[in-house]
Amino acid sequence: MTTRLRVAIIGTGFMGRMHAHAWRTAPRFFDLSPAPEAALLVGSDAARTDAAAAAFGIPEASDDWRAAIARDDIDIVDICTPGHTHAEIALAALSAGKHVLCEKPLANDVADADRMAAAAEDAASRGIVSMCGFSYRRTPALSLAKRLIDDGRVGEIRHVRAQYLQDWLTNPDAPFTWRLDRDRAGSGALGDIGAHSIDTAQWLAGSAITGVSATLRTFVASRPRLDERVGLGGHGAPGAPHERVTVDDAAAFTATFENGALGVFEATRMAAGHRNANRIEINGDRGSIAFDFSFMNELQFHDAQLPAGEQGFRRIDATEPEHPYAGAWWPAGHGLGYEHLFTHQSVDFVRAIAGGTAPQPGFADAARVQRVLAAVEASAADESRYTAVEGARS
Ligand code: SOE
Repeated sequence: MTTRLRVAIIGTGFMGRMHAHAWRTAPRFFDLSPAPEAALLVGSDAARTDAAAAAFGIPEASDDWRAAIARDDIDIVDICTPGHTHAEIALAALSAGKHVLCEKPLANDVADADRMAAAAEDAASRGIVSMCGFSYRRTPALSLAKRLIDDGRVGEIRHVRAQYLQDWLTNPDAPFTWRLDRDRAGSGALGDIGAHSIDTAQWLAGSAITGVSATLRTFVASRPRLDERVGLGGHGAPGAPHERVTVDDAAAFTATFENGALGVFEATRMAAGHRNANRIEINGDRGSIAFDFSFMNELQFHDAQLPAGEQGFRRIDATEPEHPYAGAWWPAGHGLGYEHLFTHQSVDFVRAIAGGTAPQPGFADAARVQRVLAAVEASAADESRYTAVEGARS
């Protein structure tokens, strides 16, 4: 029985760095056998990948993902690259008998997502584990919300209300990056952050979205080409050539669920003042839960079964040992951060490998999210879905 699970991380950007941190931290705070170790970092540029591997504390670097997947001393392939590369890498890794963790969204279209889900199902019959990185499921407060809902404390769900608000594109001079290129990203705010809302909503509600009515917006049609010298957080160089934005800046849609619930969703990178406000509220006939990642250690819970004079939302501090994952970290009240979700993700993935179980969300779950993304884009493209207000200028 192997004592280590050696991981090849493919991708050296934000998520590659975050996943490297998670693989290193997981065995230090959770009892994992076999324990994971980030053994190889793969990137498209050899020099930058060498530098990133040194910075991430990963002993080996390569610019050849196919060679990495072919190695006998690699057990897990962790895909942290833009969406247009996910299918080719995941299919090759599954075929090579590697366990696969793939960042969200699973793919850039339903056809690729379905191919990946079919390959994952086939690989599972050979004991190969796969999962999609919808990391917010691993927030203690949201895992507590799932427990409360599954225990019937919210009752029959009537409303799902989800907003994912960012503002890093508010400034029209914010530079063009791969996330604004449909060929690489697949979509904009919709797939990048709206996908999180869709997955969280379906997971918490225990019910799939059956239909949507949507509007997409691209507020800034072109942006200055990214000047490598200023980095993502900066602005394009003055007078830099512009690239056409080919994805949405914002998405708004209503949704119907299999269980009859009504959903209202919003995802935007233009919500000035909101850096990363991932919010969801669920109202049922026995109560409600409400979560805002800006206060990620808290869950708001309203118990409609209490005497009327005692009702109303109350704040649960989801840092007690009995809350999911929380007991592995600090004493109650000290709180966790964004990076802990990814450590929890690595823990659950490794425990699924050791236990021979299928971690959630699997590729089939992620393909269902991809179908909702496609339905939103189809609805938004169908002018007949839109009723103009008489007398108003459109
Ligand atoms: C977008 O900026 C982003 O990094 C998403 O890609 C992540 O999935 C989300 O967790 C934070 O914001």
